[in-house]
Amino acid sequence: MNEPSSVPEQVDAVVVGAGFSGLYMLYRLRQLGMSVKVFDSAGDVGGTWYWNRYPGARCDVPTTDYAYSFDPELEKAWTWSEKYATQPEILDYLRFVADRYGLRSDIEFSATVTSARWDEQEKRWRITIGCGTEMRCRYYVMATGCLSLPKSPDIEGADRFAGQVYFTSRWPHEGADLTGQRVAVIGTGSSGIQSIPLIARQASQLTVFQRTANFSIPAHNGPASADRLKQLGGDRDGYRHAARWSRGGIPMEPTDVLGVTAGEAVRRERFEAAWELGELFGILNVFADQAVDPASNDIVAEMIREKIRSIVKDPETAEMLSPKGHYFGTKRPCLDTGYFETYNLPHVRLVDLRKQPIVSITEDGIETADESFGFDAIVYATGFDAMTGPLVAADVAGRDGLSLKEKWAAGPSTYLGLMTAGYPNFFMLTGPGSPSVLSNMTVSIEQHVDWVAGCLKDMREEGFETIEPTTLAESGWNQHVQDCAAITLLPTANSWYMGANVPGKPRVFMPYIGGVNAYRQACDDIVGQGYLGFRMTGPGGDRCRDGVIRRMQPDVAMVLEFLAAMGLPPMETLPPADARALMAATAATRPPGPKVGEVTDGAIPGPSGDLPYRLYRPAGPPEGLRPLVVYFHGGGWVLGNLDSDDPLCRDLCERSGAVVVSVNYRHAPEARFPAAALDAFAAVQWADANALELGGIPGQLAVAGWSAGANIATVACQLARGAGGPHISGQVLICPVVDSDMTRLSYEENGDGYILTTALMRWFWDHYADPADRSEPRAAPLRGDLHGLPPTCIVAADFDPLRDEGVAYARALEAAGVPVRLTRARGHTHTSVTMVGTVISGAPVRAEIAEALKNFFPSAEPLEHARQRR
Ligand code: NA7
Repeated sequence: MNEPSSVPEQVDAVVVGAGFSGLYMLYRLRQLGMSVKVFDSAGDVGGTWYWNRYPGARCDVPTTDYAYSFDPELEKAWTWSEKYATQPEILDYLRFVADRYGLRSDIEFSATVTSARWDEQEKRWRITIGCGTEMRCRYYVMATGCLSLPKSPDIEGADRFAGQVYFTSRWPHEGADLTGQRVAVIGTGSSGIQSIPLIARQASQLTVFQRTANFSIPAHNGPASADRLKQLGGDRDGYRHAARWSRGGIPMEPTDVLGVTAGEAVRRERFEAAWELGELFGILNVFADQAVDPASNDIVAEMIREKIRSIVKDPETAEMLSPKGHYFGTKRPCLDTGYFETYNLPHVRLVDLRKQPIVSITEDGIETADESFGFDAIVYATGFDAMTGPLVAADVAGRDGLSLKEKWAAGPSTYLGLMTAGYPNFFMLTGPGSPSVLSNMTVSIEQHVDWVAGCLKDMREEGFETIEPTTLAESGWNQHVQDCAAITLLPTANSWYMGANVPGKPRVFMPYIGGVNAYRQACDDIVGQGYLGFRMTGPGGDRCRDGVIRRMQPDVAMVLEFLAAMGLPPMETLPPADARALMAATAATRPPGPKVGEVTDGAIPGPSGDLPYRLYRPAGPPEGLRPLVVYFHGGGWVLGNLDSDDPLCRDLCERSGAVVVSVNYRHAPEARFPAAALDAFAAVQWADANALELGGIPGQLAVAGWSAGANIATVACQLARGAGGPHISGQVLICPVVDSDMTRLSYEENGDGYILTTALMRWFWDHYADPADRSEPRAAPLRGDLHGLPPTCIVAADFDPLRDEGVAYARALEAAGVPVRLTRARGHTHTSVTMVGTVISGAPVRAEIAEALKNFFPSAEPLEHARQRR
């Protein structure tokens, strides 16, 4: 008997999938002279476009952009017939590409890779295909697509139905004739919305079962946009370059019009233009703030709902079709052709599953809580186990035998969506953690393939055999992906971006929302920094430059970029009067902060004249007494006033429920040290003595401050402790100045480029205090006696020169027995936490501050006592 060959075939690279990404990967690997084998379980090339053959299937990115751009000759050789091509045309295109570059000879169709194991000894992947054929390869590339694994029907009784069953994602190749049939469609995502109008043309009765009404706009399909064709014809390279460096992968100018501030006419005009354009990136770009601000989002959402009501004749059906309960764009919006109009047909009915859920699928139809329906055919348009589904289903085991499924049990973890630690030489094209489904896929695919090809080339040239991300780099990237998502509304929806459509799947926002351009820059920077965060090994040794590529909060980085573009003069080069004027001018343009119950201005008798104050009372019954917080603004003892920190005070007041009294103290250089500190102490004494008049609960008084304001706040605590009163319940110190030593590491790391610079800090000190006074505890409270100080909340920001002195103060307070809560403002600068309404990522930090404030005070019961006392 012949033994099967004991030596498995060996290639440089195995690629799984022969869709857009797999085909281009093969092309590029061949260019590197590598031996490659591509496997696909389909019968031909096409990937997702091979399987998704349902009636009406089209791309939802204009075909001028939904195509390869790597070869200008290819672009010349192919002309799309429509703005949004049909599935058969896209499939033809991919066949054309495969033939043009002779790709088929390295592709095995109807071949499923069933497992992959990393062999650490051999430094190779052992791949099993189908029922047992083995292969070895150095590099293993998943080109499996993001929406390729259909979600299994998670509906009771689904296997019982005796009629015809169709899945939009696995539509029969010979088509399905639904003429004269009673048809049910379950699901109203893109596949349902595209297919329903065409199914309605054949069916004698069509019943659509809708769980979530979806936002959809008309595609206005037709010939490709003349404007885009002109741009492409005029300067193809420029157009493609602009696409590669755009946010979404299509050249487009992001708007700076804010929905919340735009006038009605502008709002209407922008919306109608986007509606007419019929492009997803257009309707997602009506307002700059629609993805982050609920109020702005609702303006767009309501305008779409209005359109739906104007199209659908039956008001009840129109209402059911009007999306509610999720923000526009947080689930992927759809492009349709006559979708809403379909519900005006007499034989089409919509069933709202929120009102009458499906109880079971039966032998001859569907039973809901209220009704029994008989059907000849059921169409499942229920979507996919998106992004991670095809990757974890592929049974990949890494270095320690750990399967990807196990590693990702709590959600995907990747570096750049390209690789994952523990799986050497394992690449994912458009994996979770990359822009992928939030971008024009073809642009993202080309970028990923080019990056992988470039990486393999570099490795070969430098003598490395394996590459793998470090856990530090990977967790840093995961954090960045989540930080980017967290400042938007997207994680609030039960979307497939969040894994929410698959029962039991972890809820993690999977794609990278920072933009194609930002992402490309990060990838390029990583290479530029010697493959930062990757470990490469080879016969010649190892190389690893470990680190995290993006540590700053994305909105903080945007603010810094914006300020840099403004080209403002450094504050420390200005006389104080000019610096104050500059600060006031920039403050005038920011959002005003939240509304509070009442704001009143007054004056406190200070040690040498009146000190203006502004009181913020939370909304609620005016007679109610609240804890009192005396707040001191930032500005290096030189700058700032009641207006400068007004939004922050409003925010503190609203979040904490305390009465906030913001005090304007004397400023340097007109009034030098210790004037500001003495004013602060006087203000605290006054607030304590006048608590009831201010609406405060006597004895429930805290101090708070930011920067130099935090300096004098804590000095006031030290003075109060020394003077035997007043009693202070707690202190909140946001990025405080607590020492005059400017040699700490954070000065070295963050002394330049993050708004508060070493030079500016020196300028502040020089205006405020003589060198001889700077080590006095009233200037440098870290050097004082810290025993007996009130419970403290300190905020230390990563990119602040003052970070380490804040941390040192926290440690010193702890050592002196003071309860301390150290809040690390991750990815923030000295100023960003205070930028209410501009830097969204500061909100959780301010929520923590408010929490700390609340915890300083005893709750409800004493408040009632105090009211009685009054
Ligand atoms: P989607 O967008 O995931 O849509 C699936 C639809 O099916 C959606 O309306 C779901 O409601 C619905 N659904 C899923 N499971 C059920 C059950 N069990 N019962 C009732 N309804 C259900 O997939 P598509 O194929 O339409 O589109 C995927 C992407 O392909 C699309 O975004 C484009 O990028 C191309 P839900 O919203 O979860 O309540």
